[in-house]
Amino acid sequence: MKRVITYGTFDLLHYGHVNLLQRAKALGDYLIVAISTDEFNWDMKGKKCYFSYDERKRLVEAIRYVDLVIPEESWEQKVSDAREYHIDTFVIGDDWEGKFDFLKDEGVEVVYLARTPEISTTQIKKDLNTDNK
Ligand code: C2G
Repeated sequence: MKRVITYGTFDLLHYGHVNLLQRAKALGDYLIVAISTDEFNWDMKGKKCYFSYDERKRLVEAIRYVDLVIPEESWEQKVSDAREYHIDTFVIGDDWEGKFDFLKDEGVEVVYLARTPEISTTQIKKDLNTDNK
């Protein structure tokens, strides 16, 4: 069984996220998604989520391509996660191109997939804010 992992915030879940998860699952048989906790988002990414971790977890778990959701609490956990979950492939959008190549030293295949260009959580918030003016 080929095990794939990816990481992200997945706030205001949209089809760009789903496109990524669908392609990630296609690279293996079992997909783990590490969702950034509220604390990690705020402390390390300066992101304030609309949905809480539990709400984002609930939404991502409902996606047919996802087999397991775990919390992302630090930048460093990717190495221990790869070992603990016997990960074969790490996948993330190409906005992170090159940032996680160190996982290759763990024998993990590292794949950067093209983002879905026209959609983002930031854009959704901007559009909604404009519409409500
Ligand atoms: N994504 C995408 N297309 C978009 C938006 C997002 O392919 N239009 C991908 C991102 O590249 C990422 C995943 O969907 O692989 C989740 O995106 P975010 O929630 O924005 O995650 P991010 O803030 O990039 O967190 O340790 C890694 C970080 O947790 C990644």
